[in-house]
Amino acid sequence: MASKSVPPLAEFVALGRVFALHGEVVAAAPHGSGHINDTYAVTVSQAGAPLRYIFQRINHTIFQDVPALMENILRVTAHQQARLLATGAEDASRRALTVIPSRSGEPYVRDAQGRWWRAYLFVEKALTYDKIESPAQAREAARAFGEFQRLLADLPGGRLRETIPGFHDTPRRYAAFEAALAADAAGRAASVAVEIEFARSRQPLSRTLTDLLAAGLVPERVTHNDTKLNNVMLDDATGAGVCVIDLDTVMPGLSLYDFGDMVRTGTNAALEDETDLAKVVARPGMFAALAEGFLAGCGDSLNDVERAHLVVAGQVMTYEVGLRFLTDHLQGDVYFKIKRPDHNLDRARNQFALLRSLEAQAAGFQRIVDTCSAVATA
Ligand code: ADP
Ligand code: GN1
Ligand code: MG
Repeated sequence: MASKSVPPLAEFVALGRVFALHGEVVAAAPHGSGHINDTYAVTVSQAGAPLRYIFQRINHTIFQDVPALMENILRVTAHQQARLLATGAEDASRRALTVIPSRSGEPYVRDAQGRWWRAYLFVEKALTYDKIESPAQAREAARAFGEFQRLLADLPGGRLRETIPGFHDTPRRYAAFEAALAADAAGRAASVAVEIEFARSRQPLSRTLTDLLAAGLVPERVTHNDTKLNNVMLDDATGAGVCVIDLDTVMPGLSLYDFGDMVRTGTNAALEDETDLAKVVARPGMFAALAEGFLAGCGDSLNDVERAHLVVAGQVMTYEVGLRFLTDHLQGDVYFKIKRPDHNLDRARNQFALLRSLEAQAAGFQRIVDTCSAVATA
């Protein structure tokens, strides 16, 4: 879906009075490059000194039960904080998101038009990267996601709510693609025959991870499920993975979903929407750094079957997201934000090119995993 216009400052000032902020809102500007929510950096003044927050208008079409979603996020962030404080971690307030409640104590605010907003403390002196530039960044980002998963292994309070049911059910994503193709709501099917044929040729891949789960070979864990590398903030000074963000999809899932999506976003030598497909190649050095970082972050929590499927997980997640972009193109761009015509088609082509590159290098990537595992167990 195309981006909406930016609300006037007066709207942020009014919202700022409903959230329990520590000052008056003086500025607000669109922030980041997420595909789902509308995100703003909001500055307040406290006796003239600036303090920043993130305001997000939650995509209520996609996340239909916002109170349940925010309940998940409160449970996850409270547990992260408790664990960080218990281990005496430095800088704990930057290492997990802090939800700013409303003055009446709710973790969200509804505006006059019924839209849902939340506020977080701004994590300062750290950035997210749409394209990872160095193996050190890849290692740190993957370590942070691995640690996130390890920290949540003993989350109390029972199973988290599924904020998007079947989010990584890849066979279901494939069925949705076929349904969109049959409906051809935007009249675009005839122009994407090459992409349709590619998507169909890889259908067997869709079952790989869900079959492992169904067979009881890999455990369900609390996972992030959207481990795109711009969902982790890296410290400006040290480069360390400081804070995992975008917690909307934290729910029961597989470790392999999380590792796979890091491979999808961290190995690509090009941006996700690069149209020069010659530039879209999976970088082995980045893959090695991701594997090292993730295995270090998870500690010894992964089982042998999980370790044996790290390489294919990258292929499955790249295929899944490629299918989702193609499906959205066929449906007329109803899900992901787009900034130009055919943006979702460009993204789908890009992901399918990356999948080809991952497949071509699978044997080499497996040797990298074997080396990492040998080092870890030595
Ligand atoms: P989306 O679901 O749309 O991807 P995100 O939650 O990932 O939304 O936020 C979009 C971007 O906003 C992030 O990539 C990051 O750059 C920035 N961001 C989000 N939360 C914070 C925060 N608490 N502090 C600083 N920057 C943030
Ligand atoms: C979306 O929210 P963002 O931009 O981090 C999407 C992911 C996709 C990704 C593709 C809730 O992530 O699943 O992998 O775009 N998030 C949701 O770039 O659908
Ligand atoms: Mg995001």
